[in-house]
Amino acid sequence: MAILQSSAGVQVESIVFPPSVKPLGATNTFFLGGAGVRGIDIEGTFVKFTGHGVYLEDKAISSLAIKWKGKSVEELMDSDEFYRDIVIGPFEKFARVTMILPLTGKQFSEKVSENCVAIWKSFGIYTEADAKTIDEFLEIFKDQNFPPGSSFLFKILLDKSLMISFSKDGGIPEAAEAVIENEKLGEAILESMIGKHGVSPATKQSLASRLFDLMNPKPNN
Ligand code: HCC
Repeated sequence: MAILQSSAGVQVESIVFPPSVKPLGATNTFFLGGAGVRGIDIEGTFVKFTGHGVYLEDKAISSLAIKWKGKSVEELMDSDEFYRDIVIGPFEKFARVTMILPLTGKQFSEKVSENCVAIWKSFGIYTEADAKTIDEFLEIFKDQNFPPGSSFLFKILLDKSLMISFSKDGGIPEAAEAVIENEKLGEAILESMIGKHGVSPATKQSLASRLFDLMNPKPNN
């Protein structure tokens, strides 16, 4: 689809999110749905820790368009349901989290786990099996260090399993670090980034504006 190929990438601080990527194990490229910074307010200063990019399979556009074509960027941005549809839609998703500041695997994975558990509890679906999955998740990141420019890559497959890989730069590594079969973790991680209480409002805004353009192409574009 020409419109997807012609769309630009996004730069977040010094991190470049290219307009498309081919995740590990994928036969087709995924397009950049949106990207933005994730910061934390520390004593009144917004400290930028990571850049998040969310990539989607091309068929996400026609799937999301059924409900969301014709809605304004503001309507999309204000709709929890729109982001929920991105998280649970019947297409594969790929998220890249790139360090702006150095983080340890422990710091990162504990923060993400905390958010995922809170999401499951808010949905009333947190189980003992999920607690085991979280232990498995924490184990994968343990003893790892992530300097600026390095990335965590999360691919959420159609069967909802989660493929995790690490990259020293922004590129796609040769092999996955781990595959987690729990069908809830991938969606929870994505939900924690761009869902109702998502940690990256900038990524949500970028998704709304880019997906708007893709769902409502201008005639001469
Ligand atoms: C998520 C996904 C990504 C992040 C998150 C939750 C993230 C974390 C950054 O928080 C971070 C910053 C400072 C810390 C620990 C983690 O990008 O001390 O669901």
